[in-house]
Amino acid sequence: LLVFTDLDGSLLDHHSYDWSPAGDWLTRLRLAGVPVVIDTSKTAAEVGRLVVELGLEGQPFVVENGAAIHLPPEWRNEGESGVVELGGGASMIRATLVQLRERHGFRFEGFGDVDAAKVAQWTGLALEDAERASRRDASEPLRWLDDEGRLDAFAAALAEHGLVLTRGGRFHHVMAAGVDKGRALAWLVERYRQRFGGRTASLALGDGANDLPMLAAADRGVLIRTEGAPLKARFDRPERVYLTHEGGPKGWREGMDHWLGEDWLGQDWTV
Ligand code: 2M8
Ligand code: MG
Ligand code: MG
Repeated sequence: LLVFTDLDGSLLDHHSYDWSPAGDWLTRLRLAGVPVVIDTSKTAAEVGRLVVELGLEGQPFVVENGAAIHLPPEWRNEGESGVVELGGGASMIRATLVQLRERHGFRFEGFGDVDAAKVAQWTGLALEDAERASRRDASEPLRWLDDEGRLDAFAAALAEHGLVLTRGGRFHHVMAAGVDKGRALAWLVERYRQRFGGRTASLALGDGANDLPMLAAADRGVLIRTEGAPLKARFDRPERVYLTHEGGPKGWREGMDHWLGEDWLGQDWTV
C-alpha cells in the first residue's frame, strides 16, 4: 500500500499548520512500512522542510501540483537527476500569463507579481516560508481579481498556450497542460512497483479541486471536507472515494479510519 497526501487543508490544518490529529496514523503507517508520499501544490523548498518535521524522509515527493517529482538519491536511475519534471518551467508560464493579461485584460495577481512579504500577507505564512513558497519551478499560484464568469475564457486562453488551470484552497494554479497530481501519482506507483515489486495499491487524500485527479487515479480516495461550500466532484466509481465530515487533519484521520480501520493490514486492496 502507498499513501499519497495533499498538505494544506488535508494533512495540515489550513490556518495553524497543525497535523497532530493525524499523528497516530503517521506513526502506525511508519511502523508498518507503508510509504506516505506528499503530493502537493507547495514548492520543493517548502516540502524539503516539511518532510523532516513530519518524519517522512526517505520517500519521493511531488511538488507544484504534479509538475515535478523529487527522488531520494538512492532512487535515481543511471543518468537520472533527482528531479523528474512532468511539465514546463515557471518562466515560460509567467511570460504567457503576462502576455494574456496584456492582450485580454484579465485581472489577477500571481506570486510572481509580488514580493514574499505580500505572499506572507495573502497566505498567513511566516516571511521565510512565504519566500520558500515563492520559489516556483513549474507552476504559478494566482489570486483571481476578475469576474468568476471570465475564468472559463481564461482557462481557454491558457489551453491555447499549452497551459492548464486548477484550483487549490486559496489560489488558482497554472501549470503546463497534462500536469496534475494524478499523473504524478501514477508515475510514482509504477516506480514503486519497479523498485519493490508486489502490490502497489494506492490510497490518496486531498481536499481541493487540484486533488481530484489524484483521488481519481488512486485505488481508494478520501475527499476531505473544506470549510464553506463543499467541493462538487464527480467520480467514475464514486464508491472508491470517501467524503469526510471533519476537515483538515481530523478529516485525514477519519478517512484513514474509514479505509484502513482496525484490521487494515489484512485488507484486500486489489481492484
Ligand atoms: C498555495 O497552495 C494552496 C494549496 O491548496 C492554495 O492554493 O491555497 C501554494 O502556492 C503553496 O506554495 C503555499 O504554501 C500555499 C500557502 O497557503 O498556497
Ligand atoms: Mg489542499
Ligand atoms: Mg495542495
